[in-house]
Amino acid sequence: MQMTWRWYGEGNDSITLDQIRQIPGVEGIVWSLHQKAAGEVWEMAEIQETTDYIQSKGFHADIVESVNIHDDIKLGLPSRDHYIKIYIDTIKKLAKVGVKVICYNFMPVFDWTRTDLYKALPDGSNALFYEKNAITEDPQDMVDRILGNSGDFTMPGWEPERMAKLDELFKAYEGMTEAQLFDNLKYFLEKIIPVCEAYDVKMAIHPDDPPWPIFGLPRIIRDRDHIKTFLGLVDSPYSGLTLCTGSLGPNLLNNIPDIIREFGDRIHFAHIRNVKVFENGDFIEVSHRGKDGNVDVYEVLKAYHDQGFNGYIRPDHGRHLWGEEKTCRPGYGLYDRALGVMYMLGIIDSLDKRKGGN
Ligand code: DNO
Repeated sequence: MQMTWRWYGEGNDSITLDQIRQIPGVEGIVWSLHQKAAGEVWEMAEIQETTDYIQSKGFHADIVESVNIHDDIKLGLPSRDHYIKIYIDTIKKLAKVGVKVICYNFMPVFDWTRTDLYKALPDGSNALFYEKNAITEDPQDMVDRILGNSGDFTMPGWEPERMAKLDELFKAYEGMTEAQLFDNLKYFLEKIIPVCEAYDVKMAIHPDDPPWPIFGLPRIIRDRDHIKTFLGLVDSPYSGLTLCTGSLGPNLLNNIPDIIREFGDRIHFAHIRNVKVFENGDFIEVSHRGKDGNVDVYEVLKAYHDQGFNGYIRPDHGRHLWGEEKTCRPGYGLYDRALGVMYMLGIIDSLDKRKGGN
């Protein structure tokens, strides 16, 4: 397993690459051109400049999270072919600098959704929280809460320009079924996966977060059966998964270690995040330690380890500790993610030793 760290780029993150190097065991930087809107052309010079910089600091730049998918592709509009062409062009450019995995999602309108960005935990830290009853009929409420509380940080998936067209977007998705969304995803994959195979770049879809439909929008990557359907759309190792424990975790019926054992050869990127699920279905993000929430992180890592998983892994969201909530991107607490790295490496090291490795 190759430990990585998500970094939002020079001037767009509250930590530098030199500082990230102080966290033991981090080999690669998960990056993106965060200024790019979905469907925009990624210029070779910008890609090269970013990866050169990451590599100059001793990290690999093998993973991009994300190259976002334009809504016209998800909607299956005639204009999708134009955006797919741009996407293919980006895949080819990323291959030139040695990118191996592209993480993306196929969630309509929103990426992850929460009702509170800074919910207090009993230990005095705070974290992202999802309260079922706080989801109103009006999605604008949610947008206002997120964008109104994220300070100066950009929030991938919540781009103000896109959110300004919320009504239009909702109208466009009106009546869309899961089957139609799957069809649109299949159309997209059928066009891009042959290119990925030729250029050796693996696609890794991120599950829907939370793992259920919201505001009447279909969400199709949320449990074992949906994942199985997804993997059958284009049956190639190049069409794989970003297996996110924190996205699947709020549905307690999701047995994540089993999902890893069943689909391990199609998992290219592991996101490790822990959530505590309350009896009424609300959930809050907690430390990576298994005992603190409902994701048994030890069993998750063991499932990867048992099958010799050699893919990329990263601590996902972290709580905001020691008053850092005003200085870090919501959900991306620096201290807690660093603690998460060490917790995971502790487990991985001990699994290695038991197996007789080093
Ligand atoms: C949340 C992230 C997601 C992820 C996208 C991938 O913090 O894990 O926003 O990057 O869904 O496209």
